[in-house]
Amino acid sequence: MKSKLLFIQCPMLPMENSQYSKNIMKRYSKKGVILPPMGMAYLASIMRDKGYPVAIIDGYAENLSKEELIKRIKGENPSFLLFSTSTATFLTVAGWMKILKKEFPDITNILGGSHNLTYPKETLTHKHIDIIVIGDAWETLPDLIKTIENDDDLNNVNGIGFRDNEKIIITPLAKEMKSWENIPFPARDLLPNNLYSTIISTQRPSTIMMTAMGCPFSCAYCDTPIRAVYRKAGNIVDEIEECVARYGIKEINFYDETFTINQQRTFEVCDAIIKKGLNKKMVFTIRTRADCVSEELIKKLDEAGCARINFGVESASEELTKKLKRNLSLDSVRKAVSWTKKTKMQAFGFFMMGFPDETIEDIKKTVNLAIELDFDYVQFTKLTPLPNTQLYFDLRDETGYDYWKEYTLKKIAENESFKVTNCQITHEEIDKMIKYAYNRFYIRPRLIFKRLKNIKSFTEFKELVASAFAVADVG
Ligand code: B12
Ligand code: SF4
Repeated sequence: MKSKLLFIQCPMLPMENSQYSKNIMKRYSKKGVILPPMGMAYLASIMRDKGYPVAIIDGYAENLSKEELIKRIKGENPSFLLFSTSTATFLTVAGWMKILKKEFPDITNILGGSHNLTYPKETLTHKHIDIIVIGDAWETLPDLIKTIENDDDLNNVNGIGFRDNEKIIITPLAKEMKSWENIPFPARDLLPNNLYSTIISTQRPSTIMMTAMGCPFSCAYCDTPIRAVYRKAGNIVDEIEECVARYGIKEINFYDETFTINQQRTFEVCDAIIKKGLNKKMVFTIRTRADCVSEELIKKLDEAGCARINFGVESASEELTKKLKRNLSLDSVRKAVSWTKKTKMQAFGFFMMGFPDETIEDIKKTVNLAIELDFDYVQFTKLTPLPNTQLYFDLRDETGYDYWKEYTLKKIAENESFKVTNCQITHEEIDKMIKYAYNRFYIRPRLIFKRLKNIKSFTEFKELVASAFAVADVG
């Protein structure tokens, strides 16, 4: 009998002493977004295909208390507990792993996710974390579980970190995924699909789909690797069909950073959706760059049932974005948004504040641009130098302070904010400007009147008001 693998999406309560972790969790726990843990659903599917019994507990979506989570784990009787983390969620996930290690000391736990690529040694100083998987796990996880089951040498498994007595061992990285060909659809049958949606979803329940890995651009503040692994149109549409027919899903959010990067593929996906009549059964949303669409493509997306396009605009100053290698012209933004506004689709704009050398005047111009472009929704966030980005490497070299390393080691003081870029505006001023931006954008008679015109019920009205203020979390 093969070992039972239990994947756990932790309930996201702010629980550790880092300002960063707390801020993220405070926003996250407002639950503007409850969407499925895709990395885990993919890995569960892969392991099940290899004959392992698998289960997923989504403690976040199900809002489980500590006691409930423990009870559920006992009920599953697993051999392994598997967790996933980004840097943003690391201290919270590590906090849960500590609680669960105390409760289940004999069950080996495994931590995967984007965070492990950055500070694997520091991550393993948390003694309650047994093994980490570093980078892609498509081949590493099956290899790791088989090695443990056979009591073989962990040193022979690529892409992991573990403790050998007191010594921390990090093995060489496994091969990067080069093709999506043999990857099964995520195991949505193990997820509470009916619980997933976002506050601005136009249809419910929702899900996420990924159709590519990596991005060919190289913006200095972004950690998306420069690689391009794309799924074929037919395979994407088969998964949409499964979502609709098997799980009753009505909204699919494509979370690829630049869904339309291959315009030919986008036309193919849209044509297949229309041909199969899927546009009558679900809506979808995409994220892309304004310079990766044409007017013809926008019309096609509308015809195929796209409900919203999310555009990363970031700033009204081309000069500021150019410094961070964003290289996106405002002209292309104006065109793409106006084409979208001519259709039934909504347009969502992402903006950031806190660019190096940015001034309050620059920020005001950005807010004016968001209003002028007439977006349906906007999100303003503080530019955060994430680990593994050029922006962070430069800041670390300049200041000699490796914030994320200290964060991983849990050495950040209670009220120490994460470093912003070397812009002259303080954290507090940026926070104030973010509030100012939301107020200016959402509390406008024109916008309120336009929205009210389309309201059909009081419930819809309440949802609209809530969504306008919770949209800050939809990132
Ligand atoms: C979809 C998505 C979401 C979804 C689903 C999240 C989820 N847990 O699956 C939602 C909308 C809920 C979400 C939320 C958030 N996200 Co998000 N998200 C993504 C996105 C676009 C795709 C992730 C994905 O599904 N990829 C496909 C799967 C197959 O790949 P993967 O997740 O990388 O998993 C592989 C490996 O990492 C590893 N792995 C992953 N988990 C596990 C677990 C185990 C046990 C093992 C062994 C291996 C393993 O194996 C997988 C296969 O190789 C990424 C960007 C990107 N392109 O990767 C951002 C990204 C991961 N998110 C990010 C952030 C910041 C967040 C939030 C904190 C946002 C917020 N302010 O609230 C929250 C945190 C929520 C949480 N609980 O983790 C950042 C993380 C940056 C960082 N360094 O911290 C990213 C990188 C985007 C970015 N560049 O800013 N996100
Ligand atoms: S910000 Fe968007 S366009 Fe720029 S590198 Fe990241 S994913 Fe690509």
